[in-house]
Amino acid sequence: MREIKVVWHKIPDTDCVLSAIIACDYLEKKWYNKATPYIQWGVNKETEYLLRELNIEKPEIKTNFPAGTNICLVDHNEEFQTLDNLSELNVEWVIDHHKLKFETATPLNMRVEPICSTGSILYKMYKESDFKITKEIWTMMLACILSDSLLFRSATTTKEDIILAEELKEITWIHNFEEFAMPMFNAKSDLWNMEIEKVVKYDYKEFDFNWIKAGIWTLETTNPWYWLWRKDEILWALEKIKKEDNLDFIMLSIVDIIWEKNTTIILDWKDSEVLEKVFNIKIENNLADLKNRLSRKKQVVPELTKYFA
Ligand SMILES: [Mn+2]
Repeated sequence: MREIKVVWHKIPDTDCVLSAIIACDYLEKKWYNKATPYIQWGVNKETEYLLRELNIEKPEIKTNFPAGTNICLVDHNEEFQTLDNLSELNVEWVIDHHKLKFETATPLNMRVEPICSTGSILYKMYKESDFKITKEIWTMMLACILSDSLLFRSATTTKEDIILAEELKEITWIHNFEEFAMPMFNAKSDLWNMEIEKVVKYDYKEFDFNWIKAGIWTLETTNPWYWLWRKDEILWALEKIKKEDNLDFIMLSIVDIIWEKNTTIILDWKDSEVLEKVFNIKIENNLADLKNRLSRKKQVVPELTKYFA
């Protein structure tokens, strides 16, 4: 009996969670008797909403597996983003749309494409096969595309994603993307009751820029004004996290999904100086106007990488 565990990265978003569930369906149709999805951390509210709507059970949390377990990595490939004991595991599959930093001892199946979501890649993989697909799976793919592309607003969106979404529109009968995606975005923005530190760390990624340890947070929301209004509390949280996690540079981008604007909160003059140089802007009251740079992956991190190099 061939088994495989499908896992996604440490701080999961909708694309990776749903992609892992879709990948299980795909792998079971292809080569494996059993494929099971696992999370390494709780899911965000957008994903929670979708799982509820689609009637899918939330997968179990697990951060390591017995040595030799067959693994499929979905929506990530870098070691620090994944299972604690990856080097002891047998990675047989990687399905991803991020930059690659990966080495294995044995050959593996790898599908990496520069499109907006892992869901888009999986859709293409199904198209190349003749597997039967349920309406839930089609719908999940569409949700992946709309979530990761912020309804095609993000710079990571490619022409191909739009074509794939249009095809999915016909299959799923979901004809109004706006109507389908808005409750997702609203669910994601519903962080009112959460502690400010957790809010700040909600979508957190750590980067290593040439010995500079940087924490870059993004808060994608339909109500940015609310978080800007709580700026002082956020600054307090940023300061605390910077100390505790030993970071050299931090920033928190409040991304307005509706009006496509990025307002970034900066803690101190040192970090301000960096950002002013990188983006050629003026920072006032700890706020940086990063205009329509909605994508951390495509529009923020590459610029900072260049700067710190
Ligand atoms: Mn993704």
